[in-house]
Amino acid sequence: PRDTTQLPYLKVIRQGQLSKTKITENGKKIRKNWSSSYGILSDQMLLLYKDAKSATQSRTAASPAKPELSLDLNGATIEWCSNKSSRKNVFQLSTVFGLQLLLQDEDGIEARQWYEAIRSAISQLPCG
Ligand code: I3S
Repeated sequence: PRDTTQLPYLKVIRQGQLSKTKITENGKKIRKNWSSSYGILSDQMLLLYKDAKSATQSRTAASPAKPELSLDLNGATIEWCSNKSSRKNVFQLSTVFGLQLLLQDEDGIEARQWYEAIRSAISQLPCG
């Protein structure tokens, strides 16, 4: 598969595995369903794919593979949370569109790097 960092339409800041579950959608609480995913963080979006392979399978040179979830970071908030899951290294990402996700990695360093990269991307956007 081609290296997604070469895709011209996305400025990739970070990519790799992380676990996710939605907790709220359209402002409504939903049942947790943790799954592993492959995240691609750009300056404006966090794209979550099923795995690395599906992330790199572009349909055409000009259009990236469709993610399972794409989160608009403009106006989003991020915070560590220890009270919403029994898992360790969990943080919550909330978008202006009423989607709330928990994101997690077993490796504390990886989790902190994801957190910091997303926090920094948010802070550089107009509503951040
Ligand atoms: O916050 P909860 O309800 O303890 O979250 C757990 C449940 O969603 C559970 O599924 P069931 O709704 O089928 O019991 C999940 O399997 C667990 O992973 C959830 O808790 P953690 O602590 O793993 O986020």
